[in-house]
Amino acid sequence: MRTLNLGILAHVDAGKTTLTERLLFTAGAIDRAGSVDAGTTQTDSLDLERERGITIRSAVASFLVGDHAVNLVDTPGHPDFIAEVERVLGVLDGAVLVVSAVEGVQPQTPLLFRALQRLHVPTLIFVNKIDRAGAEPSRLVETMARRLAPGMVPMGTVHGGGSRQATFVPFGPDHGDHIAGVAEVLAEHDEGILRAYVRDATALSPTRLRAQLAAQTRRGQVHPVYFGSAVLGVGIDALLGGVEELLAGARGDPQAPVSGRVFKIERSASGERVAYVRLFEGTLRPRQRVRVGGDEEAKPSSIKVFAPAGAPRRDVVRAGEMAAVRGLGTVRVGDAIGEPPPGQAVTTRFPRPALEAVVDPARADQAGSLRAALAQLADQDPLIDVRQDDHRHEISVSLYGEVQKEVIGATLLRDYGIAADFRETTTVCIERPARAGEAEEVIQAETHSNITGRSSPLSTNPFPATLALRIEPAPPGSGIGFRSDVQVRLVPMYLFHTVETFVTQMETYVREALIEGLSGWQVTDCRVTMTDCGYMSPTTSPADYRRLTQLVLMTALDRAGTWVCEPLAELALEVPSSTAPGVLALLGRLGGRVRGQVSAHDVSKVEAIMPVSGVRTLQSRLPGLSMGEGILETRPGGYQPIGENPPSRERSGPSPLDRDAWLASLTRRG
Ligand SMILES: Nc1nc2c(ncn2[C@@H]2O[C@H](COP(=O)(O)OP(=O)(O)OP(=O)(O)O)[C@@H](O)[C@H]2O)c(=O)[nH]1
Ligand SMILES: [Mg+2]
Repeated sequence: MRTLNLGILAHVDAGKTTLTERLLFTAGAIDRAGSVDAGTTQTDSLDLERERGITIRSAVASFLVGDHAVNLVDTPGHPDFIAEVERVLGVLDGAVLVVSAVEGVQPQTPLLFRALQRLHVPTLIFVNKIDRAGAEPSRLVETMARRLAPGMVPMGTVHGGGSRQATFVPFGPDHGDHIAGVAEVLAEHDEGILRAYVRDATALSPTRLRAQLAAQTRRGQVHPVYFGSAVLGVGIDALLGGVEELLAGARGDPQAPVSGRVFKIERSASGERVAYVRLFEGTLRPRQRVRVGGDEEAKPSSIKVFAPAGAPRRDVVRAGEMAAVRGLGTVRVGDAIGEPPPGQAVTTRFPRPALEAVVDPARADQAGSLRAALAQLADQDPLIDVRQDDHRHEISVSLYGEVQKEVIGATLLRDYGIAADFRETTTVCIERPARAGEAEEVIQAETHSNITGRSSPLSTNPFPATLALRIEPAPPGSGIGFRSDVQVRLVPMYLFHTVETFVTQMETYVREALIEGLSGWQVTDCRVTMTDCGYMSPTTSPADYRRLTQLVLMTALDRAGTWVCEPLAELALEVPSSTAPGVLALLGRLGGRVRGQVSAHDVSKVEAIMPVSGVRTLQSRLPGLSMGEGILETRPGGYQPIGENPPSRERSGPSPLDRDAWLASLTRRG
C-alpha cells in the first residue's frame, strides 16, 4: 500500500474543513460527517477553531481509498496564517485546491496555486458550494484557465446549480465532449496526442487519454476540475476517484538514511513537544538516535504513525509516511530530521511579518508568565517573534495581521490564563547601512605579557580582547553576510578549538548585535568582515568577544550611517472599470505607485506597490469604493528607504554608542 500525503488548500471559508470531513466520511473513516458551524469536525479541533469556525492550525486525518492510505492535511485559509500553509507545502505529494462556485477565484487562490506549482505538487481543483444561490460553476473554468493556468480539465457537468438539488454528473470515459475537451488540453504537452487529435479526435482511445491525463496531472501540467457541495456531500465520490486514479503516492526508500521534515509542533497536555514529521527516506524507530535540525541529536521517545482508522497502531515510521513524534528535544517547525531533504527548506522563504504590537498583561504580576507563554508560542511558530524591552519592561510580538493578533490574545487567555491587551499595531521597518564603516577596539597592554595581536597602552577598551570590524551595504534582500579576514594565529584556540567554531560564534554575535541598529530596527542587507582580533590567554572569555562585537559593530555602523526602510506590499487589484479612478486616487494618497493597468470587459486590473502601513486602509475602503466587487491580493514587496523623518524604535536597552550607560547596564545584568 502506498501513502499519499494530500493537502487541502483554499482562500478562507471556501470549504476546506467541510470537504475534509466529507472525504473522511465518504471513505468510511468516520461514521458521520461533522460540521464547521456546529464545531464538530475532525480537523478544526482547537476550541478556538470550533468557536470561530475558522481553521488556525493545519491538521492531519487519514483514510483509505483503493490501495492508497491518504493523509489529508487540512490547512487554514486566512492570510494571517499563510505561514502555517507554506510549511505544509513542502511535505505534500498532491493537493486539492478548493474554489467556491460563488466567490470564484479569490485573492489567496492564485497565491496558493502558484506556490503549489513552484514546488511541483500535482493539484486537482474542487469547485465547492454549487448548491448556493449565485453559483456559476461553468464560467469559473474559463476564469481559472485565465487566472491560474490554462490546463484546466472539467471532469463532469453540474445540473441544477445554485439550488439544494444541485448534482454533479461525472463524464464517462467515452463521453464525446470529454474526449474532445481532454484531448485538446493534453495535446498542448504531448506531440502524439496532438497528431492524433488533428487527424481525428474521435478516434482517440479513452484509455490512452486517461493514462495521459494521469501522467500530465502528476507532472503538474494539467488540473482536473471536479464540482460539488461539501455540505451536501455532492461530487465527493468523483473527487475521491480522481485522487485514487490521477495522483501518485509517495516514493522513498525505507532502507536509505533517515531524511524528514517537521511541519508542525503541538504541545501535549503535559506540555511536551509533539513534532509532526513527514519522512521522505529511511525508517525511524523509537529510541533510534537521529539528528534534529542539522546538529543536535535526539532519540524519539514515542512515535505514532498516521494511518487510516482501524489499522493497527504502529510506532515505526517509514519513507513516505507521516508521524507524530515525541522526545525530539527542542525541535522546531521546519527542522530536518536526519539528512536534510533536498530542496525542501520551508521556513527560509517566508517574508518576515511586517507588523508588530506591544502586549501588556492585564495583571502586572503576570508579566513573567506572559513572557514565558509567548516564548512557548514562538516555539510552535518560528514566525512569531517576541521582543523584550528590558528598559521599558515591554514585550512586543511580530504579526501578519489583526486576526492573528486576536488568536494570540485568545490563546494566552485560554491556555495560559493570562489576560493580555495589545496596543495599536505598528509597521516594522529595517535599517540598511548607507555606506561602508569601520571600527576597532585594541586590547590594553597593562602589565600582561601573554597578549596575542596588537595592544595599546592608551586604549579605553573595557574588554580584554581586540576586535576590528567593517560593515558595508549588500544588495537588497541578501540579508546579513559575515566573513573573517584574520590570521589563524590570532584565533583564541583555547576558547574555540577550531577556526570554524570561532568564525561561526563570531557570526552569531554579529547577528545578535545587528538586531537593533542606529534607529532601533533590525539591520540587514549588509556584509560584515572581521579584519583583526586578538586575545590575552587565559583571561579573554567568549563573553568579551560578544560584548566587544556589540561595541565595535555599533561604532562602525554609526560611521556608515543607516537608511531606515519601510516594508512594501505588491498589490494586484481587480475592480469594475467605472470605479477604478476612485480606487487609484486612494492608492495614490496612501503612497502607492501603479506599475501597470489593463482594462477589458469592464474590469480593470491594476498592479501596484505601496507601503504596508496603508494596506489596511485600502482593504477597509475597497468594498465601498468598488461597489463591493474589488479584489485585492497583496504579497510582500521588499523595502524602501524613508527619506524624511524616518521613524525610530525604542531600544531594548542603552546603545553601546552611549558607552557609560551601556557598560553600567552590563554590570547590572552581570
Ligand atoms: N452552501 C454551502 N456552504 C458550504 C459548503 N461547504 C462549506 N460551506 C460553509 O462555508 C463555511 C466555511 O466552511 P469551512 O469548511 O470552515 O471553510 P474553510 O475553507 O475550512 O475555512 P478556513 O479554514 O477558515 O479557511 C461554513 O459555514 C460551511 O458550512 C457547501 O458546499 N455549500
Ligand atoms: Mg478550515
